[in-house]
Amino acid sequence: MLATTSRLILATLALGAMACGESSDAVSRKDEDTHTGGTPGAGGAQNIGGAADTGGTPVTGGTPTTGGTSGAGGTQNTGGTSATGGTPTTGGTPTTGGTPTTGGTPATGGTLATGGTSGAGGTQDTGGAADTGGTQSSAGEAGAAGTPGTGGVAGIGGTESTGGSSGSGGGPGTGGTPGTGGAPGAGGVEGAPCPDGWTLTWSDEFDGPAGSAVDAAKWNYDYGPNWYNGELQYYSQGTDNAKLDGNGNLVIEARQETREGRQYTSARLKTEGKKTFTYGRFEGRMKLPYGQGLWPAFWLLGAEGGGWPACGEIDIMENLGREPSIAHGTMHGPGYSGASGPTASYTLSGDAKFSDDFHTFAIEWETSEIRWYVDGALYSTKTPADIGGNTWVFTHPFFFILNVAVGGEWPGNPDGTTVFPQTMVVDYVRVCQH
Ligand SMILES: [Ca+2]
Repeated sequence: MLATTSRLILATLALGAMACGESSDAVSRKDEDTHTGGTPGAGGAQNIGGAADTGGTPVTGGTPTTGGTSGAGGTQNTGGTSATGGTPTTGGTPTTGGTPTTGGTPATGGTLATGGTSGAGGTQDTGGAADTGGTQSSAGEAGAAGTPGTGGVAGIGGTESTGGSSGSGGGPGTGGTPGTGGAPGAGGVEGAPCPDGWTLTWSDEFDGPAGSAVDAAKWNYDYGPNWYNGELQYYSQGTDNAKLDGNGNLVIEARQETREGRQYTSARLKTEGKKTFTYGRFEGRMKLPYGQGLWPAFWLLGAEGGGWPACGEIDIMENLGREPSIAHGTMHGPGYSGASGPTASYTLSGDAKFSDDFHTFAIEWETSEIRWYVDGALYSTKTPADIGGNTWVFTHPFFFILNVAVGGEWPGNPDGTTVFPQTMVVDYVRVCQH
């Protein structure tokens, strides 16, 4: 709990400098810009292929030539029948039998019909009907399938044509190639900034040109070379160590550089003097710095109620850079500050690190309960039952603080493993209230 003690010291000292005292309400701004992922849009409907063009009309096979005098061509020409020989006359010379008529000339099968163009697969053209009586009619060839319609479903190949009576059937038409799928749906709409039952009453989305300072209507700076807890940084004002990145984020940068006798520089922003809050849901989305000696924090300090710890402190998130997977949530008040401050921690699974991606840190502060969340997961709930008869001081206005400390009793100082500069990248800070 040395760490906790250090935190206590931090809070105490900070309070001394900031005078956990009065506060002023400033702007309450509803900012519609959000960053919660939306519901995915529906995919586009599939385009329907064009209607199939009807294949060409099959050509009718040629009319069979007429057979000989005794036989009719055409449908199943019957060969000429032999004339029946005359009945022999008695004693007479037999008459000669009739000459068989010749069958009709084979008719030619239908010519190839062309499949429909640009439609779904054309229907099969029927091969020419067999000419009856012909020796063999050629079967019509299968109609070519239509070319695929744009975005359409695959054309259906034509059915096999029936050949003439003696002809071979046409081969099946080739199916159309599959149409191209519809275009992807547009992205979903953005999620609401507050859960059901809560209304956004204040936020900073940190939108603005790259390099610009935070909104002076919302933030003040704690600055100077002499800080507490054995910390090593000089906290600057303006854009030296805190500025917008032009992509909707505030970047607080801790650097290894000498300034006014300190070995590092960083920044500490607060809403004190601009805006305070009593009860509500407080959420920040951010990516943390990492490494030995780094100590980022997102917290609330009482603006009323006397000196620390009577004024109260709620640490929404504290992290030690050497423990990049662990976030701490703690509260402090009279009789339960420092090592006695009720606390809990949340550890990312799979060795994930808070420095590798954005995560949300939130509390929901009700009249007699405070709940801590990481990425929407509740991991700690504290009530007056957790402070053993001490006074629950979370009933008056508090203000926000965002800072990156370097060194100090709790985190220890940077060493040869620490990489500088280090950044705390904050996407937004939002307050939702009932
Ligand atoms: Ca943002």
